[in-house]
Amino acid sequence: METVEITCPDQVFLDKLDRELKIEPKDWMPEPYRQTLIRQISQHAHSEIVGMLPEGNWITRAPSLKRKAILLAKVQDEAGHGLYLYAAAETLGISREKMYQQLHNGKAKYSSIFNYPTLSWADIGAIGWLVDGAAIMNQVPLCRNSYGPYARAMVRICKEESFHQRQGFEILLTLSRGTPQQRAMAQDAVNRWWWPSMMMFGPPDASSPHTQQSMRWKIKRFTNDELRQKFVDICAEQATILGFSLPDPLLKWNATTGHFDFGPINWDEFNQVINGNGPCNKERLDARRKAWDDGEWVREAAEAHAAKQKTKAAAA
Ligand code: BYC
Repeated sequence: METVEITCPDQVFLDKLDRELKIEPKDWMPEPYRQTLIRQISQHAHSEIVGMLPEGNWITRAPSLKRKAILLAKVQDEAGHGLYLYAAAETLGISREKMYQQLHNGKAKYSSIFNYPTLSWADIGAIGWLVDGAAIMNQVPLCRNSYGPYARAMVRICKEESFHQRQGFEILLTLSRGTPQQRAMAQDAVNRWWWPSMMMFGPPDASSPHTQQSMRWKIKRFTNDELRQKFVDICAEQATILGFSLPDPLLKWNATTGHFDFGPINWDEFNQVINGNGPCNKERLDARRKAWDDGEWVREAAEAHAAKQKTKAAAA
Protein backbone atom coordinates (compact mmCIF):
# COMPACT_ATOMS: atom_id res chain seq x y z
CA MET A 1 0.00 0.00 0.00
CA GLU A 2 1.29 3.45 -0.85
CA THR A 3 2.14 5.57 2.20
CA VAL A 4 1.33 9.24 2.11
CA GLU A 5 3.56 11.43 4.19
CA ILE A 6 1.66 14.18 5.92
CA THR A 7 3.65 17.18 7.03
CA CYS A 8 2.10 19.17 9.87
CA PRO A 9 1.90 22.90 9.19
CA ASP A 10 3.93 23.62 12.33
CA GLN A 11 6.70 21.38 10.99
CA VAL A 12 6.74 23.33 7.74
CA PHE A 13 6.89 26.54 9.76
CA LEU A 14 9.79 25.33 11.93
CA ASP A 15 11.60 23.96 8.92
CA LYS A 16 11.39 27.36 7.22
CA LEU A 17 12.83 29.02 10.33
CA ASP A 18 15.67 26.49 10.39
CA ARG A 19 16.47 27.14 6.75
CA GLU A 20 16.36 30.91 7.24
CA LEU A 21 13.42 31.24 4.84
CA LYS A 22 10.97 34.08 5.42
CA ILE A 23 7.46 33.49 6.72
CA GLU A 24 5.05 35.37 4.42
CA PRO A 25 1.53 36.69 5.19
CA LYS A 26 -0.33 33.79 3.55
CA ASP A 27 1.83 31.08 5.14
CA TRP A 28 0.53 29.12 8.10
CA MET A 29 1.98 30.43 11.37
CA PRO A 30 1.31 29.64 15.03
CA GLU A 31 -1.17 32.08 16.55
CA PRO A 32 1.26 33.19 19.33
CA TYR A 33 3.86 34.01 16.62
CA ARG A 34 1.29 36.17 14.82
CA GLN A 35 0.29 37.90 18.06
CA THR A 36 3.91 38.54 19.06
CA LEU A 37 4.59 40.13 15.69
CA ILE A 38 1.46 42.27 15.89
CA ARG A 39 2.49 43.44 19.36
CA GLN A 40 6.08 44.22 18.43
CA ILE A 41 5.50 45.74 14.99
CA SER A 42 2.57 47.92 16.11
CA GLN A 43 4.49 49.12 19.17
CA HIS A 44 7.42 49.89 16.91
CA ALA A 45 5.12 51.84 14.55
CA HIS A 46 3.63 53.78 17.48
CA SER A 47 7.16 54.62 18.66
CA GLU A 48 7.96 56.13 15.27
CA ILE A 49 4.98 58.46 15.22
CA VAL A 50 5.18 59.40 18.91
CA GLY A 51 8.92 59.91 18.32
CA MET A 52 8.05 62.76 15.95
CA LEU A 53 6.73 64.84 18.86
CA PRO A 54 9.85 65.58 20.96
CA GLU A 55 11.85 66.45 17.82
CA GLY A 56 9.01 68.38 16.20
CA ASN A 57 9.24 70.64 19.24
CA TRP A 58 12.47 72.13 17.79
CA ILE A 59 11.55 72.56 14.10
CA THR A 60 10.50 76.19 14.52
CA ARG A 61 13.50 76.95 16.72
CA ALA A 62 16.33 75.22 14.85
CA PRO A 63 19.35 77.58 14.80
CA SER A 64 19.64 77.93 10.99
CA LEU A 65 17.71 77.29 7.78
CA LYS A 66 19.95 74.31 7.02
CA ARG A 67 19.37 72.76 10.47
CA LYS A 68 15.63 73.35 10.11
CA ALA A 69 15.51 71.64 6.69
CA ILE A 70 17.47 68.65 8.01
CA LEU A 71 15.28 68.27 11.10
CA LEU A 72 12.12 68.61 9.04
CA ALA A 73 13.31 65.83 6.72
CA LYS A 74 14.19 63.62 9.68
CA VAL A 75 10.80 64.06 11.34
CA GLN A 76 9.10 63.30 8.01
CA ASP A 77 11.20 60.13 7.75
CA GLU A 78 9.81 58.98 11.11
CA ALA A 79 6.26 59.36 9.78
CA GLY A 80 7.28 57.22 6.79
CA HIS A 81 8.75 54.56 9.11
CA GLY A 82 5.46 54.48 10.98
CA LEU A 83 3.60 53.94 7.71
CA TYR A 84 5.83 51.05 6.53
CA LEU A 85 5.44 49.40 9.93
CA TYR A 86 1.66 49.85 10.19
CA ALA A 87 1.39 48.38 6.69
CA ALA A 88 3.58 45.39 7.71
CA ALA A 89 1.40 44.80 10.80
CA GLU A 90 -1.79 44.97 8.69
CA THR A 91 -0.57 41.93 6.71
CA LEU A 92 -1.04 39.95 9.95
CA GLY A 93 -4.77 40.68 10.02
CA ILE A 94 -5.10 43.70 12.30
CA SER A 95 -6.57 46.97 11.03
CA ARG A 96 -4.82 50.28 11.33
CA GLU A 97 -7.81 51.69 13.17
CA LYS A 98 -7.53 48.97 15.82
CA MET A 99 -3.81 49.66 16.27
CA TYR A 100 -4.46 53.39 16.78
CA GLN A 101 -7.23 52.52 19.22
CA GLN A 102 -4.78 50.39 21.24
CA LEU A 103 -2.30 53.27 21.31
CA HIS A 104 -4.93 55.79 22.37
CA ASN A 105 -6.43 53.66 25.12
CA GLY A 106 -3.01 52.76 26.53
CA LYS A 107 -3.23 49.03 25.68
CA ALA A 108 -0.27 49.21 23.32
CA LYS A 109 3.09 50.53 24.41
CA TYR A 110 5.53 52.78 22.56
CA SER A 111 9.20 53.31 23.31
CA SER A 112 9.90 54.67 26.81
CA ILE A 113 12.42 57.12 25.38
CA PHE A 114 9.80 59.43 23.89
CA ASN A 115 8.38 60.27 27.29
CA TYR A 116 11.29 62.58 28.07
CA PRO A 117 11.28 66.31 27.19
CA THR A 118 13.55 68.06 24.68
CA LEU A 119 14.77 71.05 26.70
CA SER A 120 17.47 72.56 24.46
CA TRP A 121 18.68 72.47 20.84
CA ALA A 122 21.49 70.13 21.98
CA ASP A 123 18.81 67.54 22.77
CA ILE A 124 18.27 67.15 19.03
CA GLY A 125 21.95 66.23 18.71
CA ALA A 126 21.79 63.86 21.71
CA ILE A 127 18.65 62.18 20.36
CA GLY A 128 20.31 61.65 16.98
CA TRP A 129 23.52 60.29 18.46
CA LEU A 130 22.14 58.21 21.34
CA VAL A 131 18.47 57.48 20.59
CA ASP A 132 18.93 56.83 16.87
CA GLY A 133 22.21 55.07 17.69
CA ALA A 134 20.34 52.71 20.05
CA ALA A 135 17.58 52.33 17.47
CA ILE A 136 20.07 51.25 14.77
CA MET A 137 21.73 48.78 17.12
CA ASN A 138 18.34 47.20 17.80
CA GLN A 139 16.95 47.50 14.28
CA VAL A 140 19.77 46.32 11.99
CA PRO A 141 19.31 42.72 13.25
CA LEU A 142 15.56 43.12 12.66
CA CYS A 143 16.33 43.31 8.91
CA ARG A 144 17.01 39.56 9.28
CA ASN A 145 13.91 38.74 11.32
CA SER A 146 11.83 35.79 10.15
CA TYR A 147 8.68 37.66 9.03
CA GLY A 148 9.10 38.86 5.42
CA PRO A 149 7.10 42.13 5.43
CA TYR A 150 8.69 43.31 8.70
CA ALA A 151 12.23 42.39 7.58
CA ARG A 152 11.80 44.23 4.26
CA ALA A 153 10.38 47.34 5.93
CA MET A 154 13.35 47.38 8.30
CA VAL A 155 15.90 47.48 5.47
CA ARG A 156 14.63 50.84 4.29
CA ILE A 157 14.16 52.18 7.80
CA CYS A 158 17.73 51.32 8.77
CA LYS A 159 19.17 53.20 5.79
CA GLU A 160 17.38 56.35 6.95
CA GLU A 161 18.24 55.78 10.62
CA SER A 162 21.94 55.79 9.88
CA PHE A 163 21.59 59.27 8.34
CA HIS A 164 19.67 60.34 11.45
CA GLN A 165 22.40 59.09 13.75
CA ARG A 166 25.09 60.90 11.78
CA GLN A 167 23.19 64.19 11.80
CA GLY A 168 22.93 63.95 15.60
CA PHE A 169 26.62 63.20 15.97
CA GLU A 170 27.43 66.16 13.72
CA ILE A 171 25.27 68.55 15.78
CA LEU A 172 27.10 67.48 18.94
CA LEU A 173 30.50 67.70 17.23
CA THR A 174 29.70 71.27 16.17
CA LEU A 175 28.60 72.19 19.69
CA SER A 176 31.69 70.53 21.18
CA ARG A 177 33.83 72.94 19.13
CA GLY A 178 31.70 75.94 20.10
CA THR A 179 31.64 78.34 23.05
CA PRO A 180 31.89 77.09 26.67
CA GLN A 181 28.10 77.64 26.95
CA GLN A 182 27.46 75.50 23.87
CA ARG A 183 29.71 72.74 25.20
CA ALA A 184 27.94 72.86 28.57
CA MET A 185 24.52 72.70 26.88
CA ALA A 186 25.59 69.64 24.88
CA GLN A 187 27.09 67.88 27.91
CA ASP A 188 23.85 68.49 29.81
CA ALA A 189 21.85 66.93 26.96
CA VAL A 190 24.14 63.87 26.86
CA ASN A 191 23.79 63.51 30.65
CA ARG A 192 19.98 63.55 30.44
CA TRP A 193 19.62 61.20 27.43
CA TRP A 194 22.23 58.56 28.31
CA TRP A 195 20.33 56.45 30.84
CA PRO A 196 16.94 56.61 29.07
CA SER A 197 18.73 55.48 25.87
CA MET A 198 20.16 52.48 27.75
CA MET A 199 16.60 51.58 28.77
CA MET A 200 15.42 51.51 25.13
CA PHE A 201 16.76 47.94 24.79
CA GLY A 202 14.18 46.71 27.28
CA PRO A 203 14.46 44.94 30.64
CA PRO A 204 17.44 42.74 31.48
CA ASP A 205 17.28 39.30 29.85
CA ALA A 206 16.56 37.65 33.20
CA SER A 207 13.33 39.64 33.52
CA SER A 208 12.30 39.88 29.85
CA PRO A 209 9.19 37.74 29.38
CA HIS A 210 9.35 37.64 25.57
CA THR A 211 13.03 37.37 24.63
CA GLN A 212 13.54 33.61 24.79
CA GLN A 213 10.55 32.75 22.60
CA SER A 214 11.21 35.60 20.17
CA MET A 215 14.80 34.39 19.75
CA ARG A 216 13.55 30.88 18.96
CA TRP A 217 11.18 32.31 16.37
CA LYS A 218 14.02 34.43 14.95
CA ILE A 219 12.05 37.61 15.46
CA LYS A 220 14.82 38.83 17.76
CA ARG A 221 18.40 37.92 16.76
CA PHE A 222 20.12 39.26 19.88
CA THR A 223 18.90 39.58 23.45
CA ASN A 224 18.23 42.94 25.12
CA ASP A 225 21.43 42.72 27.18
CA GLU A 226 23.60 41.74 24.20
CA LEU A 227 22.43 44.78 22.22
CA ARG A 228 22.79 47.10 25.22
CA GLN A 229 26.40 45.99 25.68
CA LYS A 230 27.22 46.61 22.00
CA PHE A 231 25.69 50.09 22.33
CA VAL A 232 27.79 50.93 25.41
CA ASP A 233 30.99 49.74 23.72
CA ILE A 234 30.41 51.96 20.68
CA CYS A 235 29.23 55.04 22.59
CA ALA A 236 32.09 54.93 25.10
CA GLU A 237 34.53 55.24 22.17
CA GLN A 238 32.52 57.88 20.30
CA ALA A 239 32.15 60.04 23.44
CA THR A 240 35.93 60.50 23.52
CA ILE A 241 35.89 61.74 19.91
CA LEU A 242 33.16 64.23 20.83
CA GLY A 243 34.98 65.24 23.99
CA PHE A 244 31.94 64.61 26.21
CA SER A 245 31.73 62.33 29.22
CA LEU A 246 29.00 59.76 29.80
CA PRO A 247 27.26 60.17 33.16
CA ASP A 248 28.36 56.83 34.60
CA PRO A 249 31.23 56.76 37.13
CA LEU A 250 31.40 52.96 36.77
CA LEU A 251 31.92 53.02 32.99
CA LYS A 252 35.30 51.35 32.51
CA TRP A 253 37.09 49.21 29.92
CA ASN A 254 37.38 45.60 31.05
CA ALA A 255 40.31 43.88 29.32
CA THR A 256 39.17 40.46 30.52
CA THR A 257 35.69 40.62 28.94
CA GLY A 258 36.74 42.85 26.05
CA HIS A 259 33.81 45.15 26.83
CA PHE A 260 33.06 48.26 28.84
CA ASP A 261 31.59 47.64 32.30
CA PHE A 262 28.78 50.00 33.25
CA GLY A 263 26.80 51.00 36.33
CA PRO A 264 23.33 49.86 37.41
CA ILE A 265 20.30 50.99 35.42
CA ASN A 266 17.36 52.47 37.31
CA TRP A 267 14.71 49.89 36.39
CA ASP A 268 12.19 51.52 38.73
CA GLU A 269 12.30 54.60 36.53
CA PHE A 270 11.88 52.42 33.41
CA ASN A 271 8.83 50.68 34.90
CA GLN A 272 7.30 53.99 35.91
CA VAL A 273 7.75 55.33 32.37
CA ILE A 274 6.35 52.28 30.56
CA ASN A 275 3.39 52.24 32.92
CA GLY A 276 2.35 55.75 31.97
CA ASN A 277 4.08 57.80 34.67
CA GLY A 278 7.06 59.29 32.82
CA PRO A 279 7.63 63.05 32.54
CA CYS A 280 5.74 63.43 29.22
CA ASN A 281 3.46 60.36 28.88
CA LYS A 282 0.26 62.35 29.25
CA GLU A 283 1.39 65.10 26.87
CA ARG A 284 2.42 62.58 24.19
CA LEU A 285 -0.82 60.59 24.30
CA ASP A 286 -2.93 63.76 24.40
CA ALA A 287 -1.13 64.97 21.25
CA ARG A 288 -1.75 61.66 19.44
CA ARG A 289 -5.42 61.56 20.45
CA LYS A 290 -5.89 65.17 19.33
CA ALA A 291 -4.27 64.39 15.96
CA TRP A 292 -6.69 61.47 15.54
CA ASP A 293 -9.74 63.62 16.41
CA ASP A 294 -8.60 66.53 14.24
CA GLY A 295 -8.08 64.14 11.32
CA GLU A 296 -11.61 62.79 11.41
CA TRP A 297 -12.83 65.03 8.58
CA VAL A 298 -9.90 63.89 6.38
CA ARG A 299 -10.77 60.21 6.92
CA GLU A 300 -14.44 60.94 6.21
CA ALA A 301 -13.61 62.88 3.05
CA ALA A 302 -11.30 60.10 1.80
CA GLU A 303 -14.00 57.49 2.40
CA ALA A 304 -16.67 59.61 0.68
CA HIS A 305 -14.33 60.10 -2.31
CA ALA A 306 -13.60 56.37 -2.52
CA ALA A 307 -17.34 55.56 -2.38
CA LYS A 308 -18.02 58.09 -5.17
CA GLN A 309 -15.28 56.59 -7.35
CA LYS A 310 -16.72 53.11 -6.77
CA THR A 311 -20.24 54.21 -7.78
CA LYS A 312 -18.83 55.94 -10.88
CA ALA A 313 -16.86 52.83 -11.87
CA ALA A 314 -19.95 50.60 -11.38
CA ALA A 315 -22.06 52.91 -13.56
CA ALA A 316 -19.49 53.07 -16.36
N1 BYC B 1 9.81 51.04 25.96
O1 BYC B 1 10.17 40.97 27.07
P1 BYC B 1 10.58 42.30 26.54
C1 BYC B 1 13.00 54.47 17.38
C2 BYC B 1 8.10 46.36 27.03
S1 BYC B 1 11.67 53.59 17.65
C3 BYC B 1 8.55 50.62 26.17
O2 BYC B 1 12.03 42.56 26.43
P2 BYC B 1 10.29 42.37 23.65
C4 BYC B 1 12.96 55.84 16.89
C5 BYC B 1 7.77 45.30 26.00
O3 BYC B 1 7.01 45.83 24.94
C6 BYC B 1 12.13 52.62 19.06
N2 BYC B 1 8.23 49.34 26.42
O4 BYC B 1 9.82 42.58 25.17
C7 BYC B 1 11.77 56.38 16.43
C8 BYC B 1 7.02 44.31 26.86
O5 BYC B 1 5.71 44.80 27.16
P3 BYC B 1 4.36 44.11 26.57
C9 BYC B 1 11.27 51.45 19.18
C10 BYC B 1 9.25 48.46 26.44
O6 BYC B 1 9.22 42.86 22.78
C11 BYC B 1 11.70 57.72 16.06
C12 BYC B 1 7.79 44.38 28.19
O7 BYC B 1 8.40 45.66 28.21
N3 BYC B 1 11.94 50.30 18.64
O8 BYC B 1 13.97 53.93 17.73
O9 BYC B 1 10.82 41.00 23.43
C13 BYC B 1 12.85 58.50 16.17
C14 BYC B 1 8.81 43.29 28.34
O10 BYC B 1 9.93 43.47 27.44
C15 BYC B 1 10.57 48.83 26.20
C16 BYC B 1 11.28 49.14 18.51
O11 BYC B 1 10.12 49.07 18.82
C17 BYC B 1 10.84 50.17 25.97
N4 BYC B 1 12.09 50.64 25.76
O12 BYC B 1 11.57 43.36 23.52
C18 BYC B 1 14.03 57.95 16.62
C19 BYC B 1 12.07 48.00 17.93
N5 BYC B 1 11.35 47.73 26.28
O13 BYC B 1 4.39 44.33 25.08
C20 BYC B 1 14.09 56.62 16.99
C21 BYC B 1 11.27 46.76 17.85
C22 BYC B 1 10.53 46.70 26.56
O14 BYC B 1 4.43 42.66 26.93
N6 BYC B 1 11.01 46.20 19.13
N7 BYC B 1 9.28 47.15 26.67
O15 BYC B 1 3.25 44.86 27.24
C23 BYC B 1 11.88 45.40 19.81
O16 BYC B 1 12.98 45.14 19.36
C24 BYC B 1 11.42 44.78 21.10
O17 BYC B 1 10.00 44.88 21.16
C25 BYC B 1 12.04 45.44 22.37
C26 BYC B 1 11.42 44.77 23.61
C27 BYC B 1 13.54 45.19 22.38
C28 BYC B 1 11.76 46.93 22.43
